[in-house]
Amino acid sequence: MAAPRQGLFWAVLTWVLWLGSATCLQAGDGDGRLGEGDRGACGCSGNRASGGEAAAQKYSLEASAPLQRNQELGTVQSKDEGGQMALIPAGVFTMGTDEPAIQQDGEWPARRVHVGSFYMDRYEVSNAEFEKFVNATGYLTEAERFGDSFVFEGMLSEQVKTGIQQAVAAAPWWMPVKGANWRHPEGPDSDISNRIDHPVLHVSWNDAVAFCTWAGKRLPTEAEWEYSCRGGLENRLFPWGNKLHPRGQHYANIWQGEFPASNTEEDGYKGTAPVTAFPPNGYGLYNMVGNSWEWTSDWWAVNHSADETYNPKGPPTGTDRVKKGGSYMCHKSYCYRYRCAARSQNTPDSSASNLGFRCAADTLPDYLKG
Ligand SMILES: *[C@@H]1O[C@H](CO)[C@@H](O)[C@H](O)[C@H]1NC(C)=O
Ligand SMILES: *[C@@H]1O[C@H](CO)[C@@H](O)[C@H](O)[C@H]1NC(C)=O
Ligand SMILES: [Ca+2]
Ligand SMILES: [Ca+2]
Repeated sequence: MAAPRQGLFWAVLTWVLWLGSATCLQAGDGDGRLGEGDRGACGCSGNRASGGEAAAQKYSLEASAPLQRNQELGTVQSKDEGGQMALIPAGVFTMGTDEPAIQQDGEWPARRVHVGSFYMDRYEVSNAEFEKFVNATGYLTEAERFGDSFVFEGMLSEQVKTGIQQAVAAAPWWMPVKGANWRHPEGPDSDISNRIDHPVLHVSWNDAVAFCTWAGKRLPTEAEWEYSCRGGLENRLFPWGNKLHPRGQHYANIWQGEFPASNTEEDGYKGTAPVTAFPPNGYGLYNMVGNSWEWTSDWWAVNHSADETYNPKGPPTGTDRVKKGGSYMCHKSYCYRYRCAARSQNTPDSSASNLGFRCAADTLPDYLKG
């Protein structure tokens, strides 16, 4: 194991021990918390769960005005669904929120951010696309080179679980699994043959950059990601509006049930879903929130100026990279990271069974031109 990953390993363990001692396990975030953020403040009932739900309730009341609701759902249905990338028009939007659900993640303050036009992948990068890249280049991901990756316990067979070292078996839901990588998402006894159209997982930030570069693209900045997540809607919680289930429908692949013990799969998926599942947002983008977390190009910091900015690219240096959107493991009672304003972080060589990416581009690569 390289040093930064060892750091990651110890961060997980320390965090887990801290969590255990803080008696707020249910409020902890199972969704890829492998970084610093959660160890500072507990953020149990105050910030995390009830703060978020109060905000959601407030927003869903606002959103039930008929005009707004039609407008929100209308944008979801009216866009064309063709092409691999969507042109995102230049504009200005409100990034972040003054009502953060997870205070220590630096979701605040709300600030005006101008973004130039760019292209965004409509879908998370799928296993099939990543396989094309690997077939063409022979690329080995960091998880393959290091020999292990983090897997959510709920996805592991008993056989794999019993093979994991004692110290880490104490971790409630993240386990470093030998031989887990994008081809074997739950370890050597698993494969992607029935998930070729699902998001590629176990890809580090470095792997994501390698893929996007090969594809003539780049990672989106956090501002570009959040701007495109919002799909042209101003100050909404989710890509489709403020209600989690408009008209009783599921709009994203998240977690229903009690985390981590029971997943009722009401949205149809226990783990990942095809990258084309669920309705697109107003810009024709799919699964911006939920399904897999998505890397962005920004370094992680939690202090943001309230000043208006133009195409911000994040801090010049850092130790972790920003990821956005939450994953199939996110539930409102403990995570709530499937809002556009939400964010989290990992070291650039981290990988896990709920972390993927999509690419952006300044101009459409030639091979995508009709
Ligand atoms: C990658 O190469 C393998 C072996 O040649 C082939 O079976 C597979 O279809 C290729 N995958 C893609 C996505 O082209
Ligand atoms: C970030 O904000 C905190 C609290 O306001 C402050 O103590 C700290 O110095 C700030 N850090 C940076 C890098 O601006
Ligand atoms: Ca689900
Ligand atoms: Ca996603």
